[in-house]
Amino acid sequence: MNSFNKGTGKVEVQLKWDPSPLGAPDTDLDIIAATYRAGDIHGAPAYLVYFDSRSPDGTITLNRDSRTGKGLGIDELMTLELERLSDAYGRVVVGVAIQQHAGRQVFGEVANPEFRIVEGYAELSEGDFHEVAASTAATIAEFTRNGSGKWDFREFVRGFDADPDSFARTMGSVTS
Ligand SMILES: [Ca+2]
Repeated sequence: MNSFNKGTGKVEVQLKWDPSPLGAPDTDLDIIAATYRAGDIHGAPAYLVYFDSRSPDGTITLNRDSRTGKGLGIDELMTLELERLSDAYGRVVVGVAIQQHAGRQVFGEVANPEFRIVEGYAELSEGDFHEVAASTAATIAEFTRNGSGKWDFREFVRGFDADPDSFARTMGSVTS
């Protein structure tokens, strides 16, 4: 699979996982997007989008949020309309964090976590978090605006050992 696509436009990030066994605390995964200013693409995020935070211009939307993984199909869904994103922004990083409600929980302890990133009918990437099994959060994708103003997509699977708040602040500081 090609992990580098030129001219990415409207992208959907899909996430699913299975609920915890009966009696065990709920498993809550969250998709988080961090947007960076064009002049400072590895600096502090300009803004974050997640379950209770929206993008100021509505170009990045969390369409579906799950706290348990219950239900069929996609549990959590985010849409990124990159072609509508202001020139003020030059980079968007998308990640997934596990809420640490009931003590430390890593991807290896989540039942069947899977992500898929699509643009229309084209799949940009998919994965099951096995490379980051010992992590509590991970980036999955990076979109960077190139010299011609188009967005380049790159698979960007990196594990973090952080709660969702600190992950959201630091997820874009990794550059390779
Ligand atoms: Ca969630």
